[in-house]
Amino acid sequence: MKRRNFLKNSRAATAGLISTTLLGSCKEEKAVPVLKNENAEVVRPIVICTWNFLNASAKAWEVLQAGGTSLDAVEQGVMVEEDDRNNQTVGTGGRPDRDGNVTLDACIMDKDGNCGAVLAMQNIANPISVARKVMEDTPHVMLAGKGAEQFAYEKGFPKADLLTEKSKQEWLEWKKTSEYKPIINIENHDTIGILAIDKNGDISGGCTTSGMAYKMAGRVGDSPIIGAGLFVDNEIGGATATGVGEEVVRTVGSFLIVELMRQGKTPQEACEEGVKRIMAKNEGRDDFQIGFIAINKNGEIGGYCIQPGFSYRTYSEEGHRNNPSKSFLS
Ligand code: SD4
Repeated sequence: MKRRNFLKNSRAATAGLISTTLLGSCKEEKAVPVLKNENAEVVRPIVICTWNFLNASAKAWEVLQAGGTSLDAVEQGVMVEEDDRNNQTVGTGGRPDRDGNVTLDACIMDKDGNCGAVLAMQNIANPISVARKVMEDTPHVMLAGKGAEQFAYEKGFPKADLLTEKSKQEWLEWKKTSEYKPIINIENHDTIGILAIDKNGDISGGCTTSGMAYKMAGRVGDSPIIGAGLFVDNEIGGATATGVGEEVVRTVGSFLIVELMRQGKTPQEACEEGVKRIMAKNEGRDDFQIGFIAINKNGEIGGYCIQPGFSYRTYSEEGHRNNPSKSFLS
């Protein structure tokens, strides 16, 4: 569908949705200034991220409010979580693989379809920023392992010890049984995928994680894979994922959701279809979690997951809130 038709079809629905569904329960209601982009289309800057990350979404919103780009907003937003030592599935403090090494995955994608990613990178605290450097300063999209780490040093990133005492002690405890079974909404509950629209109406996204706790050395999930953990098409919208990455990769989940929006589905409908595809391939299984969030060009949002317990946070001119997600299973 051409962008103009897409906008026309979804505009009417969006106008109501932003003020009622999305932000209806915000505490602070205030008059919203109408921003327009160069094509005189109404633009409503907004941030949406997986899980209840108030600090990350607030930081991203602060960047947007100061007139920053959606790319700066998503990068600076997720850096807050990467730097939080208490967050055990992102950046510093992330849980290690089964050998005791913290290996980080991240990717970023901008309004022009440029993208960058780092996979299984050690000793660097902000993989999202290294991913951005891969995007901006190299002819490549992905750098992995030692190559990514070396590139980060060349770009001036300091060497960091990512394994906190808490994560180390938990890993030592885990080693006593070495039982590997991701726990729904507990073990893998902190991957942050984030999408933002800036005052020009441009969309960017980012995704960062330490991956599944106690994974095999070298294992990489969906989070740094463009199309799986994150996808943005500035003409249509963006999507990002959290949960068991293998299942998201198998359906190229985030790309699928953006393509479903291109075909006319709302972000909510597209996220629901994405989860249903995964469940159709896993008939009879109900022991894992996936959560998708999506946004379209008009700032209309959606989110859907397999298990109850997933939520996503939104931040916009009308305020901010944590949105409990609808789920496939009850
Ligand atoms: C992965 N998708 O590595 C990530 C894990 C995750 O919240 O989302 N954790 O498979």
